[in-house]
Amino acid sequence: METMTLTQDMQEVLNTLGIQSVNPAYSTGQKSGSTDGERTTRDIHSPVDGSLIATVQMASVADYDQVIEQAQKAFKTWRMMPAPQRGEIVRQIGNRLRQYKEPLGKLVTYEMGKIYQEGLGEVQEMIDICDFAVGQSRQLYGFTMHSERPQHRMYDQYHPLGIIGIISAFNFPVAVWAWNAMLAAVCGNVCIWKPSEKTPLTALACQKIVAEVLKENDLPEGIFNLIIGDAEIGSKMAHDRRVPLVSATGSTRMGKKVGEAVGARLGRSLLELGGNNAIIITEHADPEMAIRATVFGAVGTCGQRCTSTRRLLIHESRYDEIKERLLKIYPTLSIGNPLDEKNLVGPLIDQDAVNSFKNALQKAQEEGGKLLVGGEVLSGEGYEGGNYVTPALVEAENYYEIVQEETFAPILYLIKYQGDVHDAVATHNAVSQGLSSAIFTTNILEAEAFLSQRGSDCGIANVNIGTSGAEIGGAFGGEKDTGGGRESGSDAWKVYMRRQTNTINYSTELPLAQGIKFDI
Ligand code: UN1
Repeated sequence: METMTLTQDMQEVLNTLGIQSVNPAYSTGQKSGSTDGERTTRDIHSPVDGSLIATVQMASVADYDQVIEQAQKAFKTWRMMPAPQRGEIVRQIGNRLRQYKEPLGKLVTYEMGKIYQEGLGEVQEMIDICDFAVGQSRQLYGFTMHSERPQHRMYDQYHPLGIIGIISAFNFPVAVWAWNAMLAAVCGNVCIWKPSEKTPLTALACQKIVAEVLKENDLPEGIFNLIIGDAEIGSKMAHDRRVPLVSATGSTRMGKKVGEAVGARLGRSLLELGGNNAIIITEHADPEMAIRATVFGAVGTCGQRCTSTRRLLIHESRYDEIKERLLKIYPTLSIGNPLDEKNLVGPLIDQDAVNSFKNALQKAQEEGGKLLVGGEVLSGEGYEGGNYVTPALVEAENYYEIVQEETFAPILYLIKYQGDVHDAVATHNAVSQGLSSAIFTTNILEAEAFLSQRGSDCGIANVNIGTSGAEIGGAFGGEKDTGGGRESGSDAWKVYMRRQTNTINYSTELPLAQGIKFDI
């Protein structure tokens, strides 16, 4: 595919998705005129070329309260609809996303900077979770129990919680919202989505798509709400008792604040926070597979996935070979405009990210690490206005302070280990985060040791697959500083519901449990 003429092509994309140059602060179907004066605006520049894509109004606190009220109202209608009918609405949303897959994928790429293939993949992830949620809408199962009392019946059932707050991050500007929103919706909840301030336009585009479907079905728009605002809005949501569950994706620092605020009011939080993901390459690994997975994991999305591969733990017997292979590949990676399909590495999100990249590399070297390749900031032809860097390989030790941190940039630390798989696992687990992990080995004993109860301590543990690129069908999330939440597949739906145990007496006696006698 040839390079696209950004201005024309992107203008068309924006038109197709209904994005104007100035966009409202929030969209619930009713725009508020009364609070306009209090709103600030924010310019959204593309990390690809620095162009101004659009200006959005940031919601005020008054806007927030209005959105809550609309959501509360919509909940009353939505919760009464049978779950499979709610699934039908989500099915239509999934179909509409299929229809808009390409323009939406392009906007994800242009606003966030991931390559177009990954932009499309992100939209596909939304479509996949819609399909999953449609099926789930007919499977909100509870257990039935046998009562200890005669002619009594017991079962548990699940009811919706109410308003679900969704705080999402810039790196997956739409997919992670969809994981939460689509499941929450089939469960009978309404949502309020606060996207990253860095990527509000893809959120607006999704909101418009969803609003279209709701309108066609004569349903209130307040079922899916969007609020574009700064950290103050996120904090309001975390403290707000009217929001029984807050799902937050982002840094551990942010997640701790949200978790504390929600915990203090005994609400529920679902946290998907930082990762410091490693691949272990054992002496029995297939090097070809290990290398391909490592490169995708480390440089894909320019190292800005929660699941990006940040540490490579290599058995000493394979170290030189793996290092050499990587050193051959890294200089050949095509870096540049992510809309041009020949490029595999796009830009970082903004200048702050470029600075953290540079600072991390400097720190790593100060601590004794050796920069093997990459680490430059690119400028000049093809890179004007964008935040392009060359992915870096650094020889390091796991205990370095900087290696212990998550730097949202394409830096891969090569760490040599000695001993057996248990030694590798010990180093692997010696970080505070616990999201994703992988081992490359053709030895079943090593693979099973890695997956065992004394193996990887992460929420995701893969064998002969990299750390990133999980399917939606599994529960997604991690332990320790990653926050403990699980989103997306498996039985993650349960977090969006409250469980009720029902016991029904169909006898004419009133026996008490535990055989207690209490005759009056
Ligand atoms: C994230 O980075 O927050 O597993 C989500 C993956 C993607 C989702 C990442 N499916 O890499």
